[in-house]
Amino acid sequence: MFKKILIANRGEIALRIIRTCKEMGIKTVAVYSTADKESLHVRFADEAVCIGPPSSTDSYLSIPKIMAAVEITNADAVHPGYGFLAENANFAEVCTQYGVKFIGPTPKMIQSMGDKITAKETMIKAGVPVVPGSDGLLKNLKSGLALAKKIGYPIILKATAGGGGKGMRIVRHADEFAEQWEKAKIEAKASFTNDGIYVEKFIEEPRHVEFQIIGDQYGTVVHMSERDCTIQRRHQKLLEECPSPFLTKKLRDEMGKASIKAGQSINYEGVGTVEFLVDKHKKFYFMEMNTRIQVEHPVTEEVLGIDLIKEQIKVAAGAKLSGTNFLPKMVSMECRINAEDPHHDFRPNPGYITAFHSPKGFGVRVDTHVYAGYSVPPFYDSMIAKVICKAKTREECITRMQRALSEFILEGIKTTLPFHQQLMKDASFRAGNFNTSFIETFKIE
Ligand code: MV4
Repeated sequence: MFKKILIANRGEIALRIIRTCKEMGIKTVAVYSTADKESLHVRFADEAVCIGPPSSTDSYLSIPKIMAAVEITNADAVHPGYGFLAENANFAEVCTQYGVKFIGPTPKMIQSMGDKITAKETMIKAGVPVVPGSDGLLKNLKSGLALAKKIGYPIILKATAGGGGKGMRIVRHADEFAEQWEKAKIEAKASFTNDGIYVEKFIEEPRHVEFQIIGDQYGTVVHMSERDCTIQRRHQKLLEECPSPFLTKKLRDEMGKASIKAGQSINYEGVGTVEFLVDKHKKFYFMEMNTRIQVEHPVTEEVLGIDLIKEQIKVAAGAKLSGTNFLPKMVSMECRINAEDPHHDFRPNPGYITAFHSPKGFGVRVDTHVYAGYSVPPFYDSMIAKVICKAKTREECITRMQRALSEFILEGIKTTLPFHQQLMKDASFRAGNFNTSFIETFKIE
């Protein structure tokens, strides 16, 4: 087992990783920017190293600075958390060259899933269902138009270097194709310095259902059931839950099997997430694979009673998996609390927290790094807390979430708490009747 893990991250996930390391008897190193010197991850780690100014580029995204911190603290492993360098194949490679274990998959696995066309081709070979579309990159406008006609409108243009909704364009009629094609190319080039575009049939009113998987270093891959992440706004998840209200036992079994095939096809090592679109006819399609621990991992932890970070560290250290899948025993839901004003287009609202009281009690968990007197810096992600509830039924879970949200005192800044309180009362949400467009028509009181 590792002796000392450096956590190349900040906020709630850095704290989350430190907690598990403590329970495993592993020493921890925090890294922090000058904007984060009052953060709890700095206080709770065994050692802390300042790695630069507030700007992420010069701190949490700086590979040389993080490697310098590894060197001076003699850490034998690096946990990247999510975001920042978590899916940077070059960082994983540099860690390996330094002789420290990158807690995650190999650089090759990260790269193969980072390029969306490569990922899709890999899934086709593995027999995982994908959305009908182009065979690799589109060569030019003319071949794109011809293919779109063949597939049938509406179609969607996606950037191969994209993901998470960046650089996507929906085209409903042939006469809009050329314009959207140009825009997609320009956007992709500016965002990813790669203007490779591919086309897919546009799936109307889908749900976003993802499967948690874990693979060991000996080729065993198992799934840990799903999370429904359909409630999103501009590709930012707002709420995640398990089980998905939309899945049947049969569908869970089929999607679980497909997720394992996806993982096995690249000999996947570590925790990962296989994202699917599920259409209104309950047909499912591979969308992308995330090669990291995700924000919403507590939902899976709560329904299974497993510490996913502990399992992740164990497989990284060479532990063997038993080979049996995990099925949900409970219902769990997570509300993301962001420092954003839901009444003004969810605009970021960082600043000083004057009062803070966290919900507690039976079936309630709150993962957060903030406290009364903490200042939310304006430089990073706006997520400041996750309220996670578990219960025996979905109805009971919603009731418990309402109770938990009502106990949450967070003053001084605007947050998404009012949004979640209203969501819990929404008839369509309560009925489990929604798709990815749900938020577009949701009016905040
Ligand atoms: C799609 C789609 C419909 N059809 N692909 C959005 C994020 C990226 N991972 C892929 N996304 C989508 N791809 C086809 N062929 C609709 C979306 C999409 C979406 C997916 C999941 C959750 C929310 C979404 C919101 C808008 C669009």
